[in-house]
Amino acid sequence: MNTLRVILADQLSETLTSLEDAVKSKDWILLCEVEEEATYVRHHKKKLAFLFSAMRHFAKELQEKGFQVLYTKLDDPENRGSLFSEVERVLNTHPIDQIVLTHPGEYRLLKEIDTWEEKLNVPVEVRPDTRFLCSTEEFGRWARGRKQLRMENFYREMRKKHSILMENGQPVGGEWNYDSENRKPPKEGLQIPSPFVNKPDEITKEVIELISKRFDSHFGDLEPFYFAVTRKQALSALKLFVEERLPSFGDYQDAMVQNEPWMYHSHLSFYLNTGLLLPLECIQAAEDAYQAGKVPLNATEGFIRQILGWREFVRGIYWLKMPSYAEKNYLQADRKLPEFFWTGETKMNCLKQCVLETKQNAYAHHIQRLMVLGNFALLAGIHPDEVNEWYLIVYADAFEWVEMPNVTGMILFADGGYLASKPYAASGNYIHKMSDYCKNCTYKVSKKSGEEACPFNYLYWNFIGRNRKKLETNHRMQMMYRTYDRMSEEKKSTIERDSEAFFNTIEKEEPI
Ligand code: FAD
Ligand code: DLZ
Ligand code: SF4
Repeated sequence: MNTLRVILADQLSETLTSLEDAVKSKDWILLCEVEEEATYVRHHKKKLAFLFSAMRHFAKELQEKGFQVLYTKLDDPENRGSLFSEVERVLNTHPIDQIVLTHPGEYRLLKEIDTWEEKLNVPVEVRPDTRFLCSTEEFGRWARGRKQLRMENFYREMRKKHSILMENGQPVGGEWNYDSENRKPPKEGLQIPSPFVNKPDEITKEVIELISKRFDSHFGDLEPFYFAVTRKQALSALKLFVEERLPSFGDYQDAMVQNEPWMYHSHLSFYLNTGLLLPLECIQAAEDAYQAGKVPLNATEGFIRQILGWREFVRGIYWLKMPSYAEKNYLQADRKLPEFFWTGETKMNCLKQCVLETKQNAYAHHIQRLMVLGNFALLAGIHPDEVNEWYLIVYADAFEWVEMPNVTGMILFADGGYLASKPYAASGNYIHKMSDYCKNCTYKVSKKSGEEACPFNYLYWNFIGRNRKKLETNHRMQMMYRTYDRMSEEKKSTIERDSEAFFNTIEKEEPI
């Protein structure tokens, strides 16, 4: 029995179920760079370079270990341009009896793979992706019968199940969650360590040249390129994070500083999502540092919650709710994404900073994605399809299983509150408190109305007003509606006037 084992760009791990019974002398492993996957959305150039370089390095490692590897480069003249057609090509030239894959991270691709067996006339086996700590079946069992799913409850179950930060059946330190200690605004003069940098080798340089030739019109800066592209390098990035950034991760988790794109975050999502790192080893590295007295509990718990809690939770929701999740638009948002999401050309300094950093790095940290870019998309009522596509394109860690629940559920409340208990809507005050962006802005965060006013201020109340029917029964929104109802009619009409002028301007693609 000769098996073709197909490995996707985000499956670069020897622990994959699709490799577990691979026979070096008989089986073939296929990785392919294909136009269809690179362009079904027009991915950021740095994301493409990262994926292709990491794929090439992984293929080389497998080859060096004695596996028979077939690798299709994007510019290979034989390349037929899609995963299916590349698999078909291998079947025409190799004696293959069956195909084995690990479950892909996108519904679209799963449905496509489901058609292969019939089209190719060869058995196709899709195995579970055991890199995750909660299987889709286990999540389904947990979710069954619950009207609303809360990450915190799920997270506690996962802590117990995997014995993470537990002591005699109780959470270490007595609390499950130390978030109340994790909301410090940035203080002046923070000494933020430099991020992990990996210099491109010959393989990466070749990929960079290819991407610049083939995908020059895609969004984003290709260079400088500094991501890890092998497991060994990703492990160095993890070690550096634990030593240098993790101790302050908790304190400044929500803080934003102009020209400091990396803050105290881990920048490990690229490696976790492509298989170069495994979630449990990142969690264990953090717990070990805590046990060794090198990292405080609020930072350790906060970091672990992101991986053991949020990451697994959003994946569970994605597979539980697809394909209907992709259609959700509870607030009936219908605006187009403004052009400045691509150019950064806006006087709103917070948005400008976050877009430009995204363009440079194919990265923005969580609070930039959530409370600046996401908050704007929510308040401005941008259509979920437009927002989902943007987030899937621009971040090097973006695959639909993780991108979509964060966009549709977390930022846009488009699922009506299935993932988040209330919309993460905020006025300029929040951004002012958690960043230093406002001091360099043309708009004044202290002004609530008029041309100089911070647009987040009136857009926030416009959002509250226009979504009343959908949101006022949410008990976590009731204080907002009471405040809104206490406003004078004059104040409310000023909010409407300013918001309308703002929306007219962005609709006409005029500078704002
Ligand atoms: P850290 O802050 O250091 O967190 C550690 C790890 O926890 C991350 O590497 C990530 O694996 C995990 N994590 C943290 N928050 C989340 C979350 N909300 N959902 C899932 N995992 C989480 N993350 C992605 O990996 N891919 C995406 O496409 C993506 N899109 C997002 C879109 C929006 C609108 C929002 C609000 C968040 C999105 N996130 C996404 C989650 C989060 O912002 C990123 O995981 C994080 O910014 C990656 O940077 P980091 O590795 O420095 O994370
Ligand atoms: C995102 C992406 C890109 C850009 N290119 C490829 C590719 O050339 N070959 C491949 O196998 N996968 C690619 N991917 C990842 C897939 O589009 C898809 O997002 C994931 O495999 C889902 O698990
Ligand atoms: Fe952003 Fe408003 Fe602050 Fe300007 S004033 S940076 S638009 S929050």
